[in-house]
Amino acid sequence: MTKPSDTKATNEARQSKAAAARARTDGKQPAEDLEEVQYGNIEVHRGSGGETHQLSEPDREPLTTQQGVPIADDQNTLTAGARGPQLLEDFVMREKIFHFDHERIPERVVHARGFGVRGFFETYDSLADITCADLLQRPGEKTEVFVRFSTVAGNKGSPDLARDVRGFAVKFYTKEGIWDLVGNNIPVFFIQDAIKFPDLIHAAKPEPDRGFPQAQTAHDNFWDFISLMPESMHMVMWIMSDRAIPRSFRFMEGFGVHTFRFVNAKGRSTFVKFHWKPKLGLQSVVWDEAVKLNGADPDFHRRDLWNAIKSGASPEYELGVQLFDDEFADRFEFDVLDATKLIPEEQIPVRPIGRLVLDQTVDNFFAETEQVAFCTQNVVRGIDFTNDPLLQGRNFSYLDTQLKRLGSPNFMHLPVNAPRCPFAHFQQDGHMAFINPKGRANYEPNSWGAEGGPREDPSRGYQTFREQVSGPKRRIRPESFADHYSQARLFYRSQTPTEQLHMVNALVFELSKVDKSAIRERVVASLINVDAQLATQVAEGLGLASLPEPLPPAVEPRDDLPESPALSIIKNGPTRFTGRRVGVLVDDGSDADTLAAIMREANAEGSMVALIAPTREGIHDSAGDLLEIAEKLEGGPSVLFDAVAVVLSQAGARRMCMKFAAREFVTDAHHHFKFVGYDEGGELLLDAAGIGQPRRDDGYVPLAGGGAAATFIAACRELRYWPRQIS
Ligand code: HDE
Repeated sequence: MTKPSDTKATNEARQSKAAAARARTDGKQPAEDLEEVQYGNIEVHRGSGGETHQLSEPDREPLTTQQGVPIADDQNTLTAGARGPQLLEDFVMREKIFHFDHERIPERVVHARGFGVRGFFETYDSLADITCADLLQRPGEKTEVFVRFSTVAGNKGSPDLARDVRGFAVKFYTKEGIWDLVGNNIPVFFIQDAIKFPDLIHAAKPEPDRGFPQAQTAHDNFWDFISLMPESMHMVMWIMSDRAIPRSFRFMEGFGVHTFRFVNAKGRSTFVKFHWKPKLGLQSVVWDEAVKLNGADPDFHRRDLWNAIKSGASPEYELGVQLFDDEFADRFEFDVLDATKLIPEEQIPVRPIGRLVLDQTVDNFFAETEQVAFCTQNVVRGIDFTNDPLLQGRNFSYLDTQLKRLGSPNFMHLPVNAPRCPFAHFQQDGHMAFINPKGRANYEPNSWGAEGGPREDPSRGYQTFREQVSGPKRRIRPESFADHYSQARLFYRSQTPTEQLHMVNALVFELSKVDKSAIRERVVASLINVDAQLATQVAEGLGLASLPEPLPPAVEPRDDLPESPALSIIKNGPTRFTGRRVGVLVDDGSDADTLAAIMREANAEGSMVALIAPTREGIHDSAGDLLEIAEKLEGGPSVLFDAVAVVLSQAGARRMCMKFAAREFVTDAHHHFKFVGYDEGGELLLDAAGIGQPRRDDGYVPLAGGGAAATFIAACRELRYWPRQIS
């Protein structure tokens, strides 16, 4: 304990403090101004009127001011007398408060909530025939990367499981400069022209008069805008799908969205679309789970990535490319410059060209995750833009936004933004310039010879693809961008019935939060163009008296596009339980053999087991061993886990049956279609929670007899027991 326990000593201490305080207000300095008492390894520093505890570590470097002056007292401001006024001369206090006052920089206007990690990209094969991008020339070449995952609409403190697009931004520090591939986890976008971006984001963000709702699109302004912008309908299908509530960053895809160009050494261009494929497969949570996760652990996604990397389970993704030429672009049903369209993988397969391994957490969140500055304009030789009007607008916005956020054109001097290859130029000065050229020449051409600084190099320098362009200047949307519904329909029809149901539910939920019935109706009128059955189900869910007339589409939606299985999560789910977590509800007396078997099988599968119990200090299993607990029951609801098991002694089960949190643990797991393993004690809890034998479907695996744990873990390889949802 850190406080003197007997009253006499305490009183004496008080009296001596009072005497000291009196002495100081009298202007006399007491002999022992700072008393130090040792309690174990905790030093108690007692000054006038207060005490602080410090862990005693004598060899630690001294705390200093920013000027390097060692600080003697970081607890008390300099005052004239113990109870007298503070002194302006206290540079220690003033410097500390001054710096604190300026700690914040503006959060990103979109993608404010993010999580950054480091890693590397490894090239599979040389792509020299297609691109001269240096990082793609040599098989096995490793390039350092920084990746920032994010949500879009919410502010920095918003919860991770908001229904939203996820950013997937990758900074490649190549030997020929920085390449930023600033993508999302959805391959299309809401709008076709950058000029609509501020409107889109204003409509999605909190409404300006009231400042809410935060991090959600379930409000009038968003759906009002959407109902008037038919081009957004394809992306709306994606955000109403489970893609917008991923299980974690480790289980989601990434996309460059726009069509880019690869350019080879001979100046030949190939169109390219970029894809990131998670090696663990695709997985999302269900909506009710997302809502509860936001309360149970608002940092669920960042914690998941942090824990995975810290435990050595580095997430991996493959970078894939869809390559095509002008001839394909001309015959493709849609315009490849239109960011509201994708090219089905069944039409142009995704060719893997390398792997991304995320194996390091950052040292400092602010320095790296907050200050990292992605710019779509950051391309390297061999990678070029197309005339996608969204991409061209982004090329202005990202650089511009960095100046606002980081406050100086020298933001690339920050370590996270600095190239890893040599760089040399004549750009100079500005706020916080700390990488400064030496020598006399700060212009070119110059005649200073070897001291004259860097020179252009046409052979190694960036060459823009020599595209022919012509045409009158106009403000016009091309005719080829006019089909807004065909791919929305393609997406919806490529989903499994389970996923379609989730989309209907999501639309009903979102629209039920819209107050104005005209907006709700207009969205349904637009949905009819996507799929009449979808629109009918949404209308029914909302209680619309009748189906409205469809909104007149600019182009009649196509009915002949073949389904694309690549668009479904369930069809592309994991084949193993690897990288996922099973939560096991236990109490004193839980069967040691059953628990050991679950742990053995889970470990063999590369998955994790977390024990949840009524106390945090640990429980004793049937063999008397003390087991380490990951979560206390009330803080460890089943939404935190991909599958659950209940292993309880009879006495333990009786205790658990009395607890609401324990009953909710299993009922939530049931309603989230999770696989549930249970032993005899577990069965008692299931019964008490209302999940008796008739309700226990094939997603329930009894943990009795040899091989039962293996059967349970094997069952968990499926994402969820989906038949429970339909039944
Ligand atoms: Fe962004 N976007 N965006 N965006 N975006 C930003 O840049 C913008 C778009 C994306 O982790 C901002 O540095 C415009 C598409 C990601 O730091 C800003 C348009 C895609 C990130 C900006 C788009 C994205 C951003 C805010 C329409 C997917 C987070 C802070 C023309 C391909 C990067 C910043 C990070 C961030 C503008 C559309 C992805 C304001 C004008 C399409 C992943 O510059």
